[in-house]
Amino acid sequence: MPAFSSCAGWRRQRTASALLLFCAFAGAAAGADAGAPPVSHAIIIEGMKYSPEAIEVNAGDTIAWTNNDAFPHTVTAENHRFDSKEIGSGRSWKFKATVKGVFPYACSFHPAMKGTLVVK
Ligand SMILES: [Cu+2]
Repeated sequence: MPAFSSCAGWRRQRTASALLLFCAFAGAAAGADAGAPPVSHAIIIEGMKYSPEAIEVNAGDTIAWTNNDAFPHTVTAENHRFDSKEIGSGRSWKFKATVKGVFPYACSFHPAMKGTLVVK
């Protein structure tokens, strides 16, 4: 979304108030929440750990877990809001966070592996 990112740039500069107003309108029209464009976050699974273990994202963001271990893992929410199923060695799984809340998750194969996803 090039138009939107240029709006974000203008907003950072905090110069022309007319432009700010325009950008606020454009953001609302595009259904943007709080004006932050969606971003992607990366979590590495290595040594039986999620790294980082806890992550905070905005609703609409995407999180990608990549398994660097030689054996499979899962990313399974305690409340089953999401479940990657098996992520093989060297594979990734992406999840778009749309529901706000705190989501503790674990690996179904190794329940001692725990992480927390916070969606704001
Ligand atoms: Cu595991």
